[in-house]
Amino acid sequence: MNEEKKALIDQENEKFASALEKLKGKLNEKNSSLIDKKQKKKTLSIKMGIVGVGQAGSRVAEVFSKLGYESCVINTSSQDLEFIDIPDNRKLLLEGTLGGTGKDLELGREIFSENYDKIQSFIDDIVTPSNMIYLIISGGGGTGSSSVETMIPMMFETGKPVGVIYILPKGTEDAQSKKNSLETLSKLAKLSSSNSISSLVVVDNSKIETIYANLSQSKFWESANAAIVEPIDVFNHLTSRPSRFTSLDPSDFGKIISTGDCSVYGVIEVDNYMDETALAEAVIESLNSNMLAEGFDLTQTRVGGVIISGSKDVLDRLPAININYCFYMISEQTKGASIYQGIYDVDSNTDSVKIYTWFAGLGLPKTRIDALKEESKAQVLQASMKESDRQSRMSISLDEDTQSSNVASDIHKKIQRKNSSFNRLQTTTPSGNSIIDMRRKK
Ligand SMILES: Nc1nc2c(ncn2[C@@H]2O[C@H](COP(=O)(O)OP(=O)(O)OP(=O)(O)O)[C@@H](O)[C@H]2O)c(=O)[nH]1
Ligand SMILES: [Mg+2]
Repeated sequence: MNEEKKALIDQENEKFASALEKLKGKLNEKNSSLIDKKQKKKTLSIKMGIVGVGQAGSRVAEVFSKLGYESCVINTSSQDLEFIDIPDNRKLLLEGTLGGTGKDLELGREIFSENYDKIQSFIDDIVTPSNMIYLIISGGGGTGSSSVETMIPMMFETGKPVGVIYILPKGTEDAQSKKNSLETLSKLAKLSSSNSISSLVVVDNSKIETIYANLSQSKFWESANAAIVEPIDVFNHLTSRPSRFTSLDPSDFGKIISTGDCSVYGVIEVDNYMDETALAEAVIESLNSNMLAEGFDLTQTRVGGVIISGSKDVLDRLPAININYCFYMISEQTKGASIYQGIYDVDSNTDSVKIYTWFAGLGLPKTRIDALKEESKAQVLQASMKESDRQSRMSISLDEDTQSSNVASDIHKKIQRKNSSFNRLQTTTPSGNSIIDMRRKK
């Protein structure tokens, strides 16, 4: 074989090898997306349909959607809808504002009630395949907050149990956000008392802020929203699985999420799980610091759930006494509420145990509400002081001296003007007429 032919064959071989590599890459991509899809098809105890309204609601709904939940979003702002990564036919834009409501609850209420039929047929795709429907809204804005009077009765009418995930504002937000969130919480509490809402889950951005204190602003919402969704998904998924240890049945989970009134949940991770009292201590700590909202009196808990999860290896080594202490502490802290327990092994490489807790049937978070009232009152006061300062900053008080001196200086100016060359030019021409007069004569 001559040199030229050999070089040609080598060249062809190289091309073939690189094409093969590309093909392998594509196959791998396809396989991993198939694995993703399989993971998304995980089992769930309760088919939850998710309706996110407003920006915060839509973002949390997006996280649910990525985990495979039937989800849709509604907003009055087209820009905000654009950024939500869910299919376009699952997005509904309600027109009638410049984009958003600017935290104006009245404006929002009008838009929602005017669009009742449109919204009802839009959410039908989510409602039909679900056992329960969740509305997700923040209290601080206008769109999500103002939607409750339309959305809750509409969802209740479907005959499916209605859950609400309600997000309270961060500590640093303005008085209007705090006022809106209180007004809406009081409406939700009434709807809950009349059993239109089966489960009112309260999550509090000001609390999440303390848990994720070190995160950058850009990562904060992402982590906050994952923290809001994860416990619900874990309860919903793990309770659908059998357990080699202790299982929390789907119907037990059903009881937890249909107990009525307020719910709060959280998760804590424990590394030193082999210490006899480590889980129990973590739970006491978690009830105070790791729940996603505060101000609740947990002794009011009527029904609760606790799931302990870890890798198979970790759970095999975990002494039963450590788990028993943990459950005992929870029972004590909730004053003998019915607490359903589950222990599940999960795919995990971390050498730790996670404890998920969910407390239901609680009254309103009284101390948090009182704090919100105080903060919004103080800020309203500041805002009204600024308003009156503004009036005084934009007006000049004219005392008598200034006024008379102004009158005097006006007269002086008039005299000066009369004597000015321009004035003379205007009033005196060689013919004795003013320029203006001459023009008029023409
Ligand atoms: N947890 C969480 N809270 C958010 C997010 N985005 C905004 N918020 C909170 O939501 C409140 C603002 O409400 P939005 O949901 O933006 O308002 P909206 O419902 O779109 O209403 P308008 O824009 O006023 O018409 C504030 O209290 C924010 O702290 C988010 O992605 N996650
Ligand atoms: Mg908005």
